[in-house]
Amino acid sequence: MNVKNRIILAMDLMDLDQAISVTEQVSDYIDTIKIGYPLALSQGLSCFSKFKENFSFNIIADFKVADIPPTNEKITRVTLDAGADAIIVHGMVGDDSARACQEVAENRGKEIILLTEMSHPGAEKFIKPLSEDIARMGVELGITNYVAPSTRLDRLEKIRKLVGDDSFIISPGVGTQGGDPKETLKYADAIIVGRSIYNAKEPENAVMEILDGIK
Ligand code: O7M
Repeated sequence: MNVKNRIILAMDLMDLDQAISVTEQVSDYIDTIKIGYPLALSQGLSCFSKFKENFSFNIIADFKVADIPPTNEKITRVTLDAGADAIIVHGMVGDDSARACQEVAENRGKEIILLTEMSHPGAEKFIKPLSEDIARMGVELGITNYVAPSTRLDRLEKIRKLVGDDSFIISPGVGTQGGDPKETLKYADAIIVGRSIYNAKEPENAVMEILDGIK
């Protein structure tokens, strides 16, 4: 996936008009948007096509899919057929569940992104001890896109080593959660940024500040 300026906008505003308005303000600098439950559950999956009508953006559906294979297959199918280009899938539920999503995506020429370790403090307890195995599983499955945290750079670096330089890592936790854009991009291919942009008084300036910082 090509991500302009290595910044993915996490659009977690819940009002569609507001979400489109903020996206418009940063659309000179950003061409990849992550839409998750806050917006999709508020507005329905048609929000993907609404974004596609307004912007020629890549859309990543952040549904952190984590179910049995047949259910994962259905979730992935309906999400990608609604217009998402890629879908985020939890690795912790195992290889059969991830593979179910992978097959649906491959049949459509689309992508899955495997979530290894999360960025919040609570992730230390259960996901962190598993994340290296999740990354190894992803490599065995031939998955080339991963999510890993910017709030624990040592972990991000470790996951980079496991998935290899040819894999594509996107990293959340930058800004409001404390992660540093420049440091994160030493190991990740793109940063995921939400509140620091969409809650800023001037979202365009917020993006430009990040761009200055990562030069
Ligand atoms: O910049 P923020 O903190 O406002 O938003 C971060 C976004 O990244 C938000 O949409 C989170 O749901 C998401 N995210 C994390 O913050 N931490 C994770 O470990 C994983 C994700 C994510 O995008 O998962 C795919």
